[in-house]
Amino acid sequence: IRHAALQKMEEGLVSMCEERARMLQDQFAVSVNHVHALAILVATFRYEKHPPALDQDTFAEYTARTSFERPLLSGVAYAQRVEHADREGFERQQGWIIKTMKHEPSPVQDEYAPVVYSQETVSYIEGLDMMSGEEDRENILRSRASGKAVLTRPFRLMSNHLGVVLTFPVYHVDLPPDAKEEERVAATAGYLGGSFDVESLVENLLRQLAGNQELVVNVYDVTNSSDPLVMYGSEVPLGIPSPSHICMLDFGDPFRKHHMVCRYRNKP
Ligand code: WA2
Repeated sequence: IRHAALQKMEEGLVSMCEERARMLQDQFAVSVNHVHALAILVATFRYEKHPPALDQDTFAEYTARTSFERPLLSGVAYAQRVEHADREGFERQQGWIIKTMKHEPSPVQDEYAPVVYSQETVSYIEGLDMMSGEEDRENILRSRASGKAVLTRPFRLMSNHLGVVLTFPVYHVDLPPDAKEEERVAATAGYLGGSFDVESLVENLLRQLAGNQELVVNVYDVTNSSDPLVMYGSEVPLGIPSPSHICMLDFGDPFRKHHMVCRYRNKP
């Protein structure tokens, strides 16, 4: 009898964990797909129309009205690539000076990635050079070299919540799928990205599921298997070790590996 009860507990753990992993992965995937569509929107209306047929107001309105399509993103934005030689002209045209993510005037750099369009929910990154943050900078460089969606490791976003940033490159020309890295870098116009506010939005997602009270869920970035990084959940082990179940997660960036660990909350 005891054995049967234990087995039932374990089966419950496995099915609840798989349900959560599937939901998270699916909501992640739809959010990524919609950001991809936004990158195409910017390429089409900012770069294929002369003069550009997109401005901050239109971007803000469109992204606000379509935010339901991106359930795990707290906001999206477009950062334009500006090379140093073009900085003065860019700043004069915009009427503001490029600032770092610490809100200081940007020192001289080879190039910058100031945010020119933003969803109102992340309007605080307007005008900031996204290359001035280590995680954002790595994402920008990796996305434009590959032409694909990339994710940062988990870190504290400017919202002060733990999360990850997603970046898609935008190019001046339609590149063939087999374009070389140098061609991609040379053709880069900017970066369309969004912030996955994992800490608050995944909390919301899990709260709606049955069994939430009895389950402890953690998500890790296990890209470096000897140094797992917490992406969601508490880092401290909760009391006596209890049986756990691990589900692999695929967030669409083959460079990163993630998994979910579920266990029962220890009864008080
Ligand atoms: N967006 C919102 N909050 C953040 C953040 C970010 N990056 N980085 C840190 N906190 C415009 O990859 C281009 C968005 C970066 C895209």
